[in-house]
Amino acid sequence: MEQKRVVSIQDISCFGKCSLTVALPIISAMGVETAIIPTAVLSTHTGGFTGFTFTDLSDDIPAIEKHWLSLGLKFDAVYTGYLGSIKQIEMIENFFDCFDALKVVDPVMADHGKLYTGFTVEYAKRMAKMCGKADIILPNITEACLMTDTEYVDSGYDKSYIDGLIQKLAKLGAKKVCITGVSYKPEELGVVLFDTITKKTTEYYSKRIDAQYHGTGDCFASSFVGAVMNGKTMYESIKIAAEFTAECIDKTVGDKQHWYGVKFENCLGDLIKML
Ligand code: PXL
Repeated sequence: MEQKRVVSIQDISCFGKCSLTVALPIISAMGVETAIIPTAVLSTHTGGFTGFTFTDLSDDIPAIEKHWLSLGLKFDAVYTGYLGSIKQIEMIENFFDCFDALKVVDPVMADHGKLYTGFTVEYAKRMAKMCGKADIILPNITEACLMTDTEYVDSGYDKSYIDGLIQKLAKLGAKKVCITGVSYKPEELGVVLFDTITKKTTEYYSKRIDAQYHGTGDCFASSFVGAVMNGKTMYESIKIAAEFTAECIDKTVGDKQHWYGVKFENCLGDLIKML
């Protein structure tokens, strides 16, 4: 079988297990070639560490694109995550126009009702526009609210709240809209995916573990992209990604030293078995 090729565009957080240090091993383990464009280099991620370095690599993005176009490189999917600035969003939109590939956008910028350090409401509005150019978007509830001017509800919401968010996200223009971190029952956590063309809603819930870690969204998005590239259906892909992410959290709780991210490495074997 021909090997699929993905390019993942997001930062390198040198320590902390998120973005490219998660996407690269997970997608590769799933048998998919993984090229990368690092958007920035940080000494750590921004969630819980202080004093981190941040080197912006924006200027490299058009240069890498130009070189790759000259080589005639082709990609089956472009998967974007954490981007450092509005300027980078504009560059990635241009990259989308230059490469004919499945565009998967995880609009990483916020969680639990709050923007991550360094992001602004203006960035959220601009990201909403970029989501309109995607085939599949993977916001969590906070990101979905920020991009659609909806009030964030932490818990106790009902189906009509999530359906409302999905309809507003669909209006942005993406072909498939997938909201992560949805929980209607305390013991369950899952995702709701809406196909704007077939109007079909697909949902999957896994066991909710009472712990929160940085980088779990990246584990979800990476394993989702890997599953899709392995020819899995949307239902199979959200199931694989949700189960893998839940297992990553399960394998980490109890280790207080490991507060900064999940031990996804211990779950790659099981992930491959799910394919
Ligand atoms: O996991 C998302 C993410 C990616 N990259 C950086 C981050 C975060 C979340 O905080 O800080 C640099």
